[in-house]
Order: sequence, then structure tokens, then C-alpha cells
Amino acid sequence: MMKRFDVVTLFPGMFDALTEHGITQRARERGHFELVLWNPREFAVNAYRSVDDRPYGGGPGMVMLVEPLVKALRAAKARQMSCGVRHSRAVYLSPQGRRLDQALVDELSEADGLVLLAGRYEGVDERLIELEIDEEVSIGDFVVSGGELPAMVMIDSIVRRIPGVLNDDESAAQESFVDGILDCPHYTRPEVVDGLSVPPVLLSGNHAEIRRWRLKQALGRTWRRRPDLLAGIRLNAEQAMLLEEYQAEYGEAEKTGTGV
Ligand code: 9D3
Repeated sequence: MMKRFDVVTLFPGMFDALTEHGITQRARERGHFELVLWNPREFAVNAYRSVDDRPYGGGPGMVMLVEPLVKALRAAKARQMSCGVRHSRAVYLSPQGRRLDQALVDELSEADGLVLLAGRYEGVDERLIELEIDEEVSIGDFVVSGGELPAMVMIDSIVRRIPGVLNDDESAAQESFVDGILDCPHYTRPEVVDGLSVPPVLLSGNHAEIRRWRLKQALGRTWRRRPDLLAGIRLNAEQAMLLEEYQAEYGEAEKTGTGV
């Protein structure tokens, strides 16, 4: 399955981070997705090639002009249509958007084409959103300098969901932990680091015990660090029992501040 990403950005070079490294580089080289970058500067109309202007009403900062963005977005959408994209969505990466989570990643993964708008300065003219954007998406309640890194986060998370992108090991690592909870701790050689040993069960060769230990650790850490995640899932009998064991072993240490 080939996905098409068209991104409108003043900093197209930033997207080399996706195309020159790791899983996303491999996926693109193998034809799982294409990435086309559109610089609104090239659609700027005035003598100075301006892409921003001062805000009506005054105040600090600049606002991205409608016209270069509309032209860039429409060119991007037209290219997608010419490639036979049937289900395309236009997303503006914005601090005011719906928070990105795995459910939204899966939802956006249903589209075969995405047109992403990465903003700079204080943002874009509101009318551009009304005219050209289907949804606004934020990557979380913290400030970054523009929409490019958020757009790359979104692309990376969607590319990983394309069938065939992950190799067998990478896919197994995804499926081996219960969906929606934190991962268990991992260890590799050497057996002792600065006096810290690998948990003996992992050296035992008892694969049933190892599986139980990992599941128990994953559930226990989720309970301790992200109780909000546990509230959203139903545990089966084994999972509930392992979590109770963990709570019995570590729960008191937690309360008295002597735990890990
Ligand atoms: C400090 C400037 N802020 C004034 C109240 C507003 C502001 C404007 C532009 C804050 C950040 C940005 C640039 N950020 C994004 O474009 C962005 C973003 C983010 O900052 N955090 C989380 N998700 C996203 S998606 C796009």
C-alpha cells in the first residue's frame, strides 16, 4: 500500500530527517510512501515574496498570509488527485488542534493521501483554515517552534502502520505487549553493570515464566506511572492476577517511598 504525503512548509529541508534515517527512510525507498514538499515562498505574489504580515488588531508576532498558502495547498491537493488518491485529508498542525494519540493515528491512516500544513510565526490566517483544512491536530500541550516537527511525528506514526513497513522483528515487538499499556524493562549484555544484575528469570530459559514476568512488569509500571492508561482497558483474568501480585509486592514500597 502506497501512501502519499504532501507537506506545505517554509522549511522543506527539515523533512530530510524522515527520508534519510531509519524505518521511514527504508519505507520510502521501498515505495511504501512518497513525500512531496511545497514551499509557500514559491507561491508568494508580491515583490518581496512575503509569506507573512502583521496581525490585524495589533500585537506581537506575524501571521502567515492566505494567498501563498491557498496556492500551495491547492497545488498539493491537485497533485494528489492526479495520482489517483481517493481519500485525502488536509491537516493543519496547530497547538489548537485535537491531541494526537494512537486512535487518531489509526483514523488518519485510513486516508491514502494526506496534505499537511506546517505553520510558522504565530500561525495562519483563520480564513485559510475555514477554506482549506479538514482537521487541526496538536502533538501535545507543550510549545515547539513550528508545525514541521509535529508533521514529521504524524508521518512517522502513520508510516509505521502501513502493512509491510515493519520487518518481522519490529512487528513482533509491537504486538508482543498488550495494546495500550507501557512496555516491560529490557536488558542485554553484560549480565552485571556497576553492580546491577539482570533479573534472574530472564536468564532462566523458562519462556512461560519470562512471558509472565514481562507482562507483570508492564502492568505494574503502567499502574505506577500511567494509571490513566489502565483505566481505559479491561484486564483478563491472568492480567488482573499479575497486577494484584505486583501491587502486593511493590504497593507498600511505593506508599512509603522506598520503591524503585
Ligand atoms: C509562543 C507563541 N504562542 C503564543 C501564545 C503561540 C504559538 C504559536 C505557534 C505556540 C506555538 C507555535 C508553533 N507550534 C506549532 O505550530 C505546533 C505545535 C506546538 O507548538 N505544540 C504541539 N503541537 C503543535 S502542532 C503545531
